[in-house]
Amino acid sequence: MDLEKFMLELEKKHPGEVEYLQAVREVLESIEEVYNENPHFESARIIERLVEPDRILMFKVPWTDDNGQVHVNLGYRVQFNNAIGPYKGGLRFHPSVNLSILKFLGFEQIFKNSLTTLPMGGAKGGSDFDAKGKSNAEIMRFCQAFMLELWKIIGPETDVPAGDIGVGGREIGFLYGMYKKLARENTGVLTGKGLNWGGSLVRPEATGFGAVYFASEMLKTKGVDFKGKIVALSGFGNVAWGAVTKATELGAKVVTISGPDGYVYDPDGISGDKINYLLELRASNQDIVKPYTYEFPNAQFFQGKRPWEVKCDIALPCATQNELDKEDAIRLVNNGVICVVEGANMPSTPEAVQVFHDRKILFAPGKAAYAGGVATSGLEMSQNSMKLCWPRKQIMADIHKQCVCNGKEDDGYINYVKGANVAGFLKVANAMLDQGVI
Ligand code: NDP
Ligand code: 2IT
Repeated sequence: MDLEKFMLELEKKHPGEVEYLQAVREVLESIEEVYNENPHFESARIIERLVEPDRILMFKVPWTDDNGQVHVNLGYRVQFNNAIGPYKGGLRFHPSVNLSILKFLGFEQIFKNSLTTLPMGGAKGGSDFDAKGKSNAEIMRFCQAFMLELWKIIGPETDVPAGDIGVGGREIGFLYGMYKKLARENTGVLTGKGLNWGGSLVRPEATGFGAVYFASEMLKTKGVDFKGKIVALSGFGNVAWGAVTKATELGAKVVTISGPDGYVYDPDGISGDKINYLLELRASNQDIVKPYTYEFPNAQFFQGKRPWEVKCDIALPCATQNELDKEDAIRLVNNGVICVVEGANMPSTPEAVQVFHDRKILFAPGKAAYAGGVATSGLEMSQNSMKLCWPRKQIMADIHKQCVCNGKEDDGYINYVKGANVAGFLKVANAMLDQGVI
């Protein structure tokens, strides 16, 4: 594989799809060596087949607000790859959503799902719908209109969506209600459902908890743990909430959360009732974190800034893609960070990742560290088809092991990016080889 030539062709085919091209390049750089060692991959055109989604459904979503005004949003489902199991991946509702972002997320999902050791393919979907300031009834009508199109291509054995940014338990409920009505069946077609109607234990906290478990495994390789450590974290959503909860439980002090408006620094640590307050903040349907400082006046708000300027031992970016750049990475390293674990999809830019690698900082890519969310979804799928309930699991430690096996460098440094990409890729590529050209 000539990586530069390949990327040039791909850029020509998909001009302007910045996030998608970034995600593809990162994976290809990691797997180049193992790909070139195996001529079967090249002759079966595995890379060419892997980088293009199997199909994309795009549709309009017309809906009516509480004042009788009609709105039209765009809806998408990108079914990327189903070599190892049914398409699986979240739905994102956020005004920034476009095809490039959903293709990047769907592509990443292939490898993340492969790492979980469960039989799930990769997909992603969503809409540019902005839930900010919308009433519950408006969110319900939007979800119902969205499902009116989506239901045609999903099913418990074909494609199983879940939540992501802007899609939590409430939205999954509205989406599931409409699916059931249209399909006339009560099946596990979505994950992230309520506990009393087919959901799995710990799904809401699974992603954030999983990222912290993964970080613990990484710290263990250096003989340290979360106790007494200062943690800087971004976001204030589902993942951030889970990560704050677990890191605090393990004895760390989490001092920041963030939103698109800026970040909050709480020198006393975000613990106890303050963690519950994060849920209230989210439920308000407003995308601002500043109100935290009205509730807890010891905390300070930094308008338009990111939390990476705060001195910390561990950094957990849990908000969105490309929210931690090279300058942020240099600042973190100079301030003594020892471990950076992504709790979101691709929050660090490639230049930031390079800084962490050059300085031999413990760094885990999201696709390994937050795979706990989708892994719990996988358990929910099995639970739905077997009509069973699952307890907690040990999957994060297994994913960590796979990264170490495939990412250990000569000097002992563990390149988790390489480890995750190689391990995730090999399983999918071999399944594609076994199943012929389809
Ligand atoms: P939520 O919608 O619950 O929260 C997302 C958070 O990020 C919100 O606080 C959001 O604020 C904030 N945010 C969005 N854009 C920015 C920005 N530019 N700067 C700072 N903060 C921002 O989503 P999740 O917590 O579920 O998702 C967070 C990340 O985790 C995403 O990358 C997602 O793909 C990933 N993820 C989620 C999983 C899940 O199971 N939920 C599983 C695996 C990964 P606002 O909404 O106000 O813009
Ligand atoms: O990015 C992700 O892994 C998710 N948003 C969860 C996907 C899922 O199917 O549970």
